[in-house]
Amino acid sequence: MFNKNFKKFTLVAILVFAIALAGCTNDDGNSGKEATGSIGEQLDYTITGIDAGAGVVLAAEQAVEDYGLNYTVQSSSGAAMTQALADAIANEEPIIVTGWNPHWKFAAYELKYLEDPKGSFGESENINSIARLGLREDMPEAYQIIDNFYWEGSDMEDVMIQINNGEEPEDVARQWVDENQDKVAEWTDGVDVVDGAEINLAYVAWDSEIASTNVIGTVLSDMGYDVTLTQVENGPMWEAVSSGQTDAIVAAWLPGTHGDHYEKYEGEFDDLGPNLEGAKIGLVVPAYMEIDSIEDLVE
Ligand code: PBE
Repeated sequence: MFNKNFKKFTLVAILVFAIALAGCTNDDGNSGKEATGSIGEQLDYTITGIDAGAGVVLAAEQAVEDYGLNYTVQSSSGAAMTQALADAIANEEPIIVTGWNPHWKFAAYELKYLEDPKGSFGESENINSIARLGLREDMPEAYQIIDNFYWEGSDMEDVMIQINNGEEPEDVARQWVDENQDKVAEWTDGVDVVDGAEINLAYVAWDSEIASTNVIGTVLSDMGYDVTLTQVENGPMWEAVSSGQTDAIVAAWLPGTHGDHYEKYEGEFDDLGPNLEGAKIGLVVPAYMEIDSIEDLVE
């Protein structure tokens, strides 16, 4: 009897030990990236980018050059970048992404910008509204509303956070407009309602621009416009507003991020000035990473 129980105990003890051992082996074997070696080795010398046409990807390539880094900027999409960030954070693995704010990721995770002493990513940015030439005369009401459109980074982030929670951009914009009638009233102050005139806004599928374009689109729609939002890439967006294929954009990041496009088409569009101030782009990492500056990536 005693003997039998003792055997049972031994067996259980061995099993527990074996399981614990297997757990350890698994942890090490499955972690994907070894937490050893230089930060570059841990990251396979990769910066996780977004769409190749985005200004922040070009700026990251510039940073690689400016700092003499041995890294590749891998382009994908905004959605793929935020997924890679979520996966890395779930496993507490290192990752460097091309980031910007306003953005919901700073509310969702503890993140930090890497310091950029060489200024590859520029300084503080504004997001401007740009109209096609002739919009002022053709659609003075819409022109006035887009010209008046101005909000805070926190407003944009509120919209972005809800969209990221899985709600449809159109529904979130509707709700934001309903709940912020005081701000909307400033944008539409003294403007007459129109009768179904068609207007087109172009934008890129960046989370920030999905938010802003849906909000201004909802306001224009409430003012009687038949609004179409057209999703394009960055270069084509600038081309479209400069050639008159689209009526306006609210997604011009200046002076740095889209500075090359601005210069290329200057004189062929109407710059209505900022709809948001204090935006920023740069390299963003989880706060648990021990690096603080892009210079820490130099080997
Ligand atoms: N972004 C968001 C864009 C501008 C808006 C920073 C991703 C870009 O890099 O071009």
